[in-house]
Amino acid sequence: MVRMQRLMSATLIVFMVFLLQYAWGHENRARVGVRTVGDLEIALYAWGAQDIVPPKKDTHHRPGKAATHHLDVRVYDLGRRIYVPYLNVKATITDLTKRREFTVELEPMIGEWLHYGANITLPHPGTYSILVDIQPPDIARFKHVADVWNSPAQTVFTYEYH
Ligand SMILES: [Cu+2]
Repeated sequence: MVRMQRLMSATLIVFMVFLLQYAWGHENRARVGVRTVGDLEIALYAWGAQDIVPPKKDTHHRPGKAATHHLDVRVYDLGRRIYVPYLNVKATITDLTKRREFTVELEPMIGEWLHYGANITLPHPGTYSILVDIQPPDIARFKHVADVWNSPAQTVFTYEYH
């Protein structure tokens, strides 16, 4: 009986480790890069296009042309240990093969973490540069925290679309 229980817990542990590695690997493959700017850790992820539930106030939301990717920017305050809300985030994507660029607004989104994201269409496999531009929240604040999250941040990532 005891041997049976040991075998079962051993099996369970192996299974859990397998699951964790799978989740970790999935997450890692999607991560384009991480940069630290001041107190902010800025991470860019590129997933396949995602099904998105739009906000209720977005009355003229229409399905765009078929997207190839979902960009996901997470902005984490290393000192306060939270994902920063209410930022204004944009991504400028440059196709380094054809030297063409476009800019998209990354909307606040609920996912595994609060992040800023958009479905986008990349025209062909190749190398892209992605400039992430982060502007401070435009909301009221107390005077004594006038400097908190009040510096714009920009950082560039390189993305290989295979
Ligand atoms: Cu997203």
